[in-house]
Amino acid sequence: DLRPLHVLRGGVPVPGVAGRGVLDVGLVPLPASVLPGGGAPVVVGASTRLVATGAAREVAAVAADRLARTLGSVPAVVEGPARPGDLELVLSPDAVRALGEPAVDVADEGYDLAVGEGRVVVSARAVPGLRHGLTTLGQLLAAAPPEGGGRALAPVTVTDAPRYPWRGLSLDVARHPLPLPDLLRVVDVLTDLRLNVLHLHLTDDQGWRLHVPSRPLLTERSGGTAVDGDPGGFLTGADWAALVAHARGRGVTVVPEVDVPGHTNAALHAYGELTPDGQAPPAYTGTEVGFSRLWADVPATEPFLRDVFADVARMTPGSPLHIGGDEVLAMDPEEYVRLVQMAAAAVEAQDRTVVAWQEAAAAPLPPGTVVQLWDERQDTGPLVAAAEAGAEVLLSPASRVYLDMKYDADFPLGLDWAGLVPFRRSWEWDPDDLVPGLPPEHVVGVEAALWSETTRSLDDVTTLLLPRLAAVAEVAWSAQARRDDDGFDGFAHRVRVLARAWERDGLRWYRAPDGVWD
Ligand code: TNX
Repeated sequence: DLRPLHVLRGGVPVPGVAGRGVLDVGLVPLPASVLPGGGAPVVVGASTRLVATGAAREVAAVAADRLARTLGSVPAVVEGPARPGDLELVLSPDAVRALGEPAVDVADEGYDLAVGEGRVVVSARAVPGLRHGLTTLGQLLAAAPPEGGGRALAPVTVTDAPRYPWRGLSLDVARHPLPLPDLLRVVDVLTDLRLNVLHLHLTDDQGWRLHVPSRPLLTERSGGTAVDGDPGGFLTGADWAALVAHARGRGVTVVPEVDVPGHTNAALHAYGELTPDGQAPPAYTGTEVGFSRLWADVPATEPFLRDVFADVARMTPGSPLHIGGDEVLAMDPEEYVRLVQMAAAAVEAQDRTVVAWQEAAAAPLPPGTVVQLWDERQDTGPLVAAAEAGAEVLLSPASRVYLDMKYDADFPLGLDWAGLVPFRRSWEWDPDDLVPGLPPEHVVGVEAALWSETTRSLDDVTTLLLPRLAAVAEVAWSAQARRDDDGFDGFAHRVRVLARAWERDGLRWYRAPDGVWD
């Protein structure tokens, strides 16, 4: 049942040596090229070390911890020289040459992984690529047969780079919060799928989840509430710093979202001065949307936006900042545009990239703004116009990648307003076909989303994410031609191997009936 594996380069199919047998080791997302080599397997195990010099050492400590899951012990990090069976990390401008010249915005994330002749070498142009190469190596190791207390890696050459530079998960921690240790585990799940953005929806009607020094009442009065009167909670500045550092060490950018001008009951509840009559509304623990709002002519509004985004920028060095902008049902369009522009100006004042949900495309936006599509039923004309005027588009089509949608009608968790999203449906789409008239070069990436109206724990969250997040990661990373070639069946077989790692790591996941499982 072997099918030829094709490596597509400039439209010319280069035949690989073997098909399903190689892919069966469970590489997800599918790399750009996997070529089996000849010769003896390379045995790695307890005496294996990580060999790294210079900037490559930056990744070694985190990588050593993660590789311990498959090696059985934490490998030592040394400067070299390498011995047979060591894992060598090399920074080199020549990496990923085999792919031709990768696009500038993904070249740093590309890597080569060469196993053979007694050596295991990961090379990349930059640190992010080294990290991804090590993740792929970890997947190969997890699937490699045991030998002499270690594992026998079959000779192979992987050359890889992502399709899109932004591959994310948007996680709602406002409706129901997750404590810091759970968020760190979510980052690790992203790392294993070569995803690189964790977008956190930190504020909504039901709660405010990040302590903001200039407006302490946000968490003091609105940090403790959640949907249905469930326990709330919020992240302190120290929690946030720990999360951002953990993510950074794993190549994940944390993108904080402060959702305005709608979804703001928690803010109004904490600061009554944000309302026209100065009266704070009561806390809200239901799940309706669209009823709360800021006011452009209330004097406290503009300083609120300026100070909050300045604080969040300071706490999240370098990150794009998400201003929300979705589902404002109770406001005339003119005032909506003024408020979006106020929020965008507050982010620009911090010299950061603005990110906003697709409704914000109704407003003139700074060039380089990332506009996030979520609702395919809305008119996408303004989105296409925004892209033509210099915005980038992030794709989160609800009917494909809203992982809070139920897998099937009886699924106990999740919603179904965008339809059911079976495992297969989250994989079987091409970003190029989603928005009529949107030139593909304006698409910056793909982001899954998980809204937390029905999730109360990390187990709930991962049950909805896994296995579908693996599908979204593959849509965002792998070339469409490669995916078409392998098909959903090929993908499902590879994810089956990944599911063993979820078991190993104690992550709750769903045996989706359209998958292939042990
Ligand atoms: C729509 S998507 C929302 C959220 C809900 C979600 C539930 C978007 C930008 N807004 O407020 O939580 O649906 O699926």
